[in-house]
Amino acid sequence: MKKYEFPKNFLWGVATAAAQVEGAAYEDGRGPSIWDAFSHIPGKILNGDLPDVACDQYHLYEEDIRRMKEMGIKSYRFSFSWSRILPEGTGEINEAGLDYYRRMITCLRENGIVPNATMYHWDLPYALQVKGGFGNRDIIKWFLEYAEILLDNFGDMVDIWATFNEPIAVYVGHANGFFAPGLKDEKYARQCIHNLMVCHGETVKLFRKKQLKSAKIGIVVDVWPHKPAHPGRENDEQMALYKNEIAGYGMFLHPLFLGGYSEILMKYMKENDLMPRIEEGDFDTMCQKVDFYGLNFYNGLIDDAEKPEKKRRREKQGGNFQDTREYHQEALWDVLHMLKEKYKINVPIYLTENGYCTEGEADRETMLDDQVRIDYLEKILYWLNRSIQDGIDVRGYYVWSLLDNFEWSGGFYKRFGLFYTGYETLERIPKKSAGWYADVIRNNGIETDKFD
Ligand code: IFM
Repeated sequence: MKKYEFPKNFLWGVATAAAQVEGAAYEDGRGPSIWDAFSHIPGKILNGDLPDVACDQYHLYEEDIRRMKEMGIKSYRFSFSWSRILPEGTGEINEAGLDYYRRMITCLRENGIVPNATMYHWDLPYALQVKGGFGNRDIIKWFLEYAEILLDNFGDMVDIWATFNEPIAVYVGHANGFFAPGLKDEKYARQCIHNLMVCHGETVKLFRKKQLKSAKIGIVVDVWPHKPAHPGRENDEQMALYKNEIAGYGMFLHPLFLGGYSEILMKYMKENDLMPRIEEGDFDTMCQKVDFYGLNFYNGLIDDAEKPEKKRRREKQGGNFQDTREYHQEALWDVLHMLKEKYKINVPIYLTENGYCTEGEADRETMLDDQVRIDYLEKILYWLNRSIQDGIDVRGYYVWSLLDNFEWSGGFYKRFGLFYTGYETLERIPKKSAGWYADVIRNNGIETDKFD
């Protein structure tokens, strides 16, 4: 069998986010986030699921860390809940919140697991949304206050810091209402994204001032590359261009790595009266040099503009995942090369999220026997390995997710975990993929005859 080996010290990890796993939404002084508010609005979350308890990792983190250790996981990617630390978003600090993260990070370190922390993974304190949230330029001041608390308390305990995870979610939450806070105002959404990108840049500057010994800082942007179903057919080409450059990764990667918004995005915003308020120096701030780039990759998408809109919408129903049930893992290779060639990214890359979703109506035994997930992940690792052989500097890979969790608008119905979560009992049961991933880590790669 052919062996696809990864570089020495490759960081094999798993990822989660606070709002999706912690639960304890109303305990120990935590304030509500926009997702707490949004999920309580009837009809917003599939089956009316609520994140109040989720996987209860707030109480069960030691167990989860023990499981990671048993699997040989080298790094855990998690996020901080802003409103657990600052219940009102600014001002008074909730010491119990800080204490939780201190215990959790210490436990990771004691078990030899590298902490990889995201400052913001979609859960803005509700108190700040009331003041306009990301659309209010004061968000820069609010975010820096929060970031400074994180860096002063955990700066040296966390090796890898990301300012934001998938900023597109902030756009979605303001432009089309599928996500919290549930607004439908594209102009406001564009302003939110602009302000968010300035928050990112200012936080990188703050991070540099702190002169932390070995910690690194970057940002995580998901890339869902779109290709026309019929190359050369005008409306497919336009659709793919729109989804890549105007409502997709181009919104972020251009200002982060090339400076400013792309010409096509500027033209679109001007023509449609969607220009955000841009202040002098904003573009320089946004493209601060980062130490790494975090890529979240799940699939490549093929755009067929002639497919009825209704069908396209149905395929998308129920959350943040799959437009389609076709998998294009080879698109990962394209994306990694695009990052280098088009966006000139020359810092180390981590594949900070990748995973496979099964649907909740299957019985438990079927869910535990998740060969489909293994097949999907294996193919991803093959394309990742090929990209690394081509010289792309990828330092680590994180499976989304350690365990089934609250999949935003898709509720608990969508399951991404290597571990099955029983939401009634809070038990975690390893799926077949958990054993498979432990082997991958042990062998530092995969062995298979399926490819080439
Ligand atoms: O669950 C999400 C995560 O919060 C962000 N990236 C995609 C995952 C799967 O949809």
